[in-house]
Amino acid sequence: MSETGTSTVHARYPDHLRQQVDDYLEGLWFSVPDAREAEEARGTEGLVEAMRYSLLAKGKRIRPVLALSTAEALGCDPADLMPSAAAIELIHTYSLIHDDLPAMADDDLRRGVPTCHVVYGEDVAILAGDALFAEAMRLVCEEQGGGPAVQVGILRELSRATGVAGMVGGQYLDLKGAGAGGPDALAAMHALKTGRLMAVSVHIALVLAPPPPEQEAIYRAFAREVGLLFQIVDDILDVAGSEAEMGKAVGADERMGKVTYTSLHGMDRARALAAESHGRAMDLLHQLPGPVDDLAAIADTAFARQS
Ligand code: GRG
Repeated sequence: MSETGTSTVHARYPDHLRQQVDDYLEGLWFSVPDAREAEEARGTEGLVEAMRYSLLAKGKRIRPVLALSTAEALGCDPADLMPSAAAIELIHTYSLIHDDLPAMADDDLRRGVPTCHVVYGEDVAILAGDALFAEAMRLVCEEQGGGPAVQVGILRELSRATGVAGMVGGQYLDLKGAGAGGPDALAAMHALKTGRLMAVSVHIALVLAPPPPEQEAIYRAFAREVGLLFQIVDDILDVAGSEAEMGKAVGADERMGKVTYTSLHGMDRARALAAESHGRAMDLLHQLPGPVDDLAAIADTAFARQS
């Protein structure tokens, strides 16, 4: 256990779930060079290689692990949600590939390796992101169990979370400098850009195994809080983190003149806000009956992470 700010960090990240996610991702047809399925798309080997390159680079897999941990807390076998949890990681990877492009953040390093467009070119990187999004939809339609109501429910959640009222809309607001409108505008932008994809990781488990309404409200509040916490810490790490641990360039926000939690509030206040958010996330979990240790570990990791 360790003390960080005013909040206490207890739990260990559920590495067994992360391993299951990695194993599942490595088994996807485009993760396996020369897979038979690729014959349908003869001549696209370069595109498939770019998809594989970015997806299998070492990410924390925090979104799929959050989805599986929520399923576990709701009494499901986490494996029952794996295709949709993996779909979120594919969508996340697409967003990173596109965010790194010269037209957006223009980053050369991601997950400790050169970015997709640096290795494969901007044209291929755009298509690799697009194809990962399409593969994510296919995974839910073809591999997710629970029947059509669950599949459509999850697709609905994913499309809402990633569209204009979600990640893409948030990215647009960020590019247009909406964060400069003050603390509320900054929080609203992040709630869309980063928060919605974190939160939907919880929401898809609620589709698979709906709890009673009063518990569902707590899960939803927890999902929002973890998204906020993750973003505040991301802003802190962009100033105080190390490139070696983060696997990407640090200081990018300042270079691009972005308004962040640290530029708006100062480092000490940003750390205090993160500690408050972590405390609220833990309070919410304490109100839930399920086995929430892995969810607590994710909140702890989102708070205390160095990468
Ligand atoms: C291009 C449509 C589009 C959206 C981009 C995700 C995103 C929206 C931008 C990335 C910019 C950024 C650094 C946001 C902060 C939060 C974030 C998504 C960090 C990276 O996620 P991690 O830390 O990365 O989970 P790994 O590599 O571990 O998966």
